[in-house]
Amino acid sequence: MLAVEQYQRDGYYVARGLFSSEEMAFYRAHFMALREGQEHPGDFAGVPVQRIIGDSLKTGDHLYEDKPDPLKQYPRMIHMHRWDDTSLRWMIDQRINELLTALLGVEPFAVQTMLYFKPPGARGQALHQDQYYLKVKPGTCMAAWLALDDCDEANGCIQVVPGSQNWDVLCTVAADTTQSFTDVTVPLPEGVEPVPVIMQAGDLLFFNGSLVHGSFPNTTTDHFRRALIGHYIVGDAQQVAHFYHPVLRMDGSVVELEVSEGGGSCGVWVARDGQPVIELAGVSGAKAEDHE
Ligand SMILES: O=C(O)CCC(=O)C(=O)O
Repeated sequence: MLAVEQYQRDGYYVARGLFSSEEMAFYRAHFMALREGQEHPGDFAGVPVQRIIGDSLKTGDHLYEDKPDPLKQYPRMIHMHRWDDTSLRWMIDQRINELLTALLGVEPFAVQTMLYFKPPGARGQALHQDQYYLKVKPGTCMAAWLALDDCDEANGCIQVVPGSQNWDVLCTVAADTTQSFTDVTVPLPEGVEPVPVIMQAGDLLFFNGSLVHGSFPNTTTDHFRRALIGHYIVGDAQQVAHFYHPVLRMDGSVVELEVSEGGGSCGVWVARDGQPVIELAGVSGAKAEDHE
């Protein structure tokens, strides 16, 4: 089956072995060196853990009873392409551009890079939709998620909800911060379950801004689950949230787009003829800095 057909049917597509093992070794060493002992703008180690103990809600690092939160040592990096040339060149790599253009039907603009280290013991990320944060208008965004390590449920691979690529953006509810380093999630109707996406280092996963996705905690004691992520928007979009400016063409030049202001609309699940459907209900107050 063609990549485009798979992507349209499932809402995601994995380009297997798109990057070589030599490239993966290079990126792992490069980003570990950037992380070691340095701070960068936008580093994010996650929201504090909250746990119900007895009859009250407790918050704080002391809830990691026996060890510090591993994300404190390996916070997620963001927007590295603004200060790291390797990240910029990866974001606009020709292989990624060709696949994005085929899947979207138009050459994209590039707006964001992120590096998740997810060391052993780190929390995962609750289910969410990227368009909740990017607020692309018209159209949507697209993630390109490169596995720098082999990943499965044990070390915290991505999980996705096939079919959700066609859903409206859902209003969020509180997430379980003992499992997720972000604090909001989206509700799923009964019977709808996410599926894990098992990947090998060098595989690149694509999914659009509506696809519900998240990741498992890393329950191993000795395996990192590093991922290099690019976020893109359709090349005929006119607006994207402020956090993603400057917007770049795939040759690295800046393109002027408008800022999509304020909250986007979001929906809730209601039953219609016995089937769950999304009804637009509210306005999301999401800022990209909240997650993403
Ligand atoms: O890599 C992860 O653990 C989660 C990434 C993610 O959900 C995202 O980039 O939106």
